[in-house]
Amino acid sequence: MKSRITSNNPLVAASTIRARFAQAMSSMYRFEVPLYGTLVDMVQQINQRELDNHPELHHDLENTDSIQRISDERHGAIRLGKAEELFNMRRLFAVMGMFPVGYYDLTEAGIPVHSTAFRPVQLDQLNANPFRVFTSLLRLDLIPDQALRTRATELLGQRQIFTSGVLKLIETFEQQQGLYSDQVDHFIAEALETFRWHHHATVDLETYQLFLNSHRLIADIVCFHGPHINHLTPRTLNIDSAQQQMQSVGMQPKAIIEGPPRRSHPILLRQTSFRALDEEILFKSGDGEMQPGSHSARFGEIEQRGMALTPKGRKLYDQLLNEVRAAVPDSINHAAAYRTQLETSFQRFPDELDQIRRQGLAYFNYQIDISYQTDEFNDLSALIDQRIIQAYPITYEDFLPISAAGIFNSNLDQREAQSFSASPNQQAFERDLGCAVINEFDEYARIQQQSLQACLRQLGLDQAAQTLLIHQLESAEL
Ligand code: OOG
Ligand code: NI
Repeated sequence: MKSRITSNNPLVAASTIRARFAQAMSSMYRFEVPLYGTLVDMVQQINQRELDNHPELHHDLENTDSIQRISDERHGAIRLGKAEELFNMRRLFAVMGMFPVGYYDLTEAGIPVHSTAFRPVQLDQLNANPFRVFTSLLRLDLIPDQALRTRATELLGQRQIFTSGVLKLIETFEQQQGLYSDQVDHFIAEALETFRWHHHATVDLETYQLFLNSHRLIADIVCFHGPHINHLTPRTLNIDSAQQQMQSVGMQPKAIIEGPPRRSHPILLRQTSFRALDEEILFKSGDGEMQPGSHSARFGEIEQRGMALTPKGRKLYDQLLNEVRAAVPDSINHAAAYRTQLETSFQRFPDELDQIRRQGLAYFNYQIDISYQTDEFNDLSALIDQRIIQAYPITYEDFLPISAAGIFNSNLDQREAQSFSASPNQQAFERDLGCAVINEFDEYARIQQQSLQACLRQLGLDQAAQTLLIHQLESAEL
């Protein structure tokens, strides 16, 4: 490797680039969408109050090294138009140590895209800065109108969403296996350009409306210079409080919070958003003048993250949520009934950590308290019961397709959501991306196993005893 690493000119850590980029994105968005700033300030206050009022929460977050990350924690979302954009977006995010995790098919919800989330994967990387970007790719193959499809393909073919500067720096990164400090400054400024809002459309109003009538999302993707970041979501420690406060300052949140109900031990992800803003846009016009109009794409969202579920836990979650959705299909107009049904159905999901762990429903980060003495080393449950090994739930770092569809649709202003037949096509997505997506469950399982191995090493167990206890964990005989 022809790296030039020296002690006084080291390559900058990916987590540093990521944190700086997330910060730059947040400043840009605060300036572009002042309501986002209001939301961030509100969440900050709520989080501080939550930590002050719940010392045990504070303690747990501290013990899993995750308290620092929360105030800076954001996810954003972008929508891309063509394969080459997705391919280069993967290379761009790799510079910041963000990799594609998960495949989300949104066609089932009437949205012609499929998606992944770019995010860091190792626990230390997540704790350093967990910035994630939900990234969707338009599926033109699902648009029935041949003429519109051709026009969309032409428009997308003409655009270049990356600056030449950023493309060069990505290449430099790939050759050097990193970037030096001056290159990082340059990279952040150039990369930010791709995510900026554009007040000028690339088409005339008539063309825009044709796409809009086909599907609002297609207009949002096809008629602009680039994939403007459409929201940046802070993480709250109490979403119910935030939802109430949003209402009281006139933000008009969604009627329901997406995801599971409120619980003593939060699972997965709960999200709410306020409606997209209507923003002035200048459209092209035949006589060289610009024609004023508007477009709405950018909205505000907040989320509360709970524990990551195992495939078994996720299956139970999906089953209960489907039951709720079947019982109250129109949650927008029957919010109270939906909430009641959600509470009722989810009573069947255990809400005690010990039960959740013993039933193998969630992933845990094991930490050892070596001030305790024991010689009972052959039973993981006993070690946990004696609190020699503590089990902290691992935070869910991903997204939920039904929630994402709810967020998309609440901002599309089209109640009569179009129906596309469900047609997941992970293979085509991965071909366009240029690699396979990472399986989220594998990542949580690895974090869990590594944490347990570290505990067992600290207890001084020999290999055979370690293997036995790890086997107990894997077979969920807890
Ligand atoms: C993405 C919507 C999904 C989430 O948090 O689930 C999302 C979009 O509207 O582009 O961000
Ligand atoms: Ni979101």
